Amino acid sequence: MNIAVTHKLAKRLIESQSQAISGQQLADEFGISRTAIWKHIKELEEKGYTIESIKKKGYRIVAIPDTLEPLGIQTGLTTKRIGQKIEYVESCPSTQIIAHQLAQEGAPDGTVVLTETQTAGRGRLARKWDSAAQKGVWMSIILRPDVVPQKAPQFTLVTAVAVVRAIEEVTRLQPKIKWPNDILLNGKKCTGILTELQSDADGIQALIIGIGLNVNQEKKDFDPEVQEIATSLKLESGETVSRQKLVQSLLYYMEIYTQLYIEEGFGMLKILWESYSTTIGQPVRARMTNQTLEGIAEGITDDGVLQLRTADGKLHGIYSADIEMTN
Ligand code: BT5
Repeated sequence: MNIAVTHKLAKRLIESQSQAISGQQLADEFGISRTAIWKHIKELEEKGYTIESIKKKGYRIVAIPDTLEPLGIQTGLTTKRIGQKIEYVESCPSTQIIAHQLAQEGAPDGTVVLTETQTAGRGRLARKWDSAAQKGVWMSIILRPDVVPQKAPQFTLVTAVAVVRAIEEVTRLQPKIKWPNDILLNGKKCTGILTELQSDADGIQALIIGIGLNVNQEKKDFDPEVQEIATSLKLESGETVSRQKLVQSLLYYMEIYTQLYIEEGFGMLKILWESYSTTIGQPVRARMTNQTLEGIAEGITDDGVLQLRTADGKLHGIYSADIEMTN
């Protein structure tokens, strides 16, 4: 069975929406027999699609499964670059590992890696990222921006804004950003971002932006270690959320915001970022690998560096840290 034809057939049926299309018409369009069309329909049903077969009228798609397979994501995707190529695997150690490998092999800008579950999902400093099967969006995006390596860390902030916009668009939730890479709902973490870099003497070869977004987990679906600090969109909204819609929206905002950042710099995005931030203006404790500082988070610079004023009046530029609110 030619899976590309199955995908094209699904796309054709989804696009015709509620209008049924006859087996004969599909056979003519695809240049194959009606029996072959019927086999592809069965294949789609096995993949979880609900397809109505109406006598004398033909086939109509009633429901599509909420998987992260390219077919479901790309049908209805409005981007031009990001997500035109999607690498999907049902399970893997980490989408970051796959993306790094693809980038080294020359994968184009905008390539996306998606999986249903990770067995060794990772956070910053080799921390573990809990990735429950079929319940979240575990994704890495390969970008090849023509910018100097110093501009790489802001991609985490730009991604955070894109994640917030996508969650706002698909649900009625209002997430907040905790500098630098956490998205929070009611003070609990629903998304983590991990930006990694492949660079050489000529500059950035590829940015690998990893996004872990908790979508439909119940509390019991989280590892015991994170149950008290983590949350999902479903836990906060009380509703099951379409992962497909979320990914489509996220890729859309990633495309426009990363483009804006590359072309215009961080200025406009910084204003958006600050409007979503829980950190700015607050007393915080910043734990870094070599020291811990307490003070007021006064803002971020155009380079994405956190400005922390300690009690002695000194202003410290912080590039990376774990932040705790101290009020
Ligand atoms: C992050 O690190 O928040 C970045 C997470 C990036 C995950 C994505 S998933 C797709 C791609 N493939 C990967 O392998 N990774 C990326 P950090 O700021 O270091 O936070 C890690 C900490 O968050 C852990 O030590 C836990 O305390 C907590 N944590 C782990 N899993 C969580 C989850 N599912 N939800 C909320 N918090 C979690």
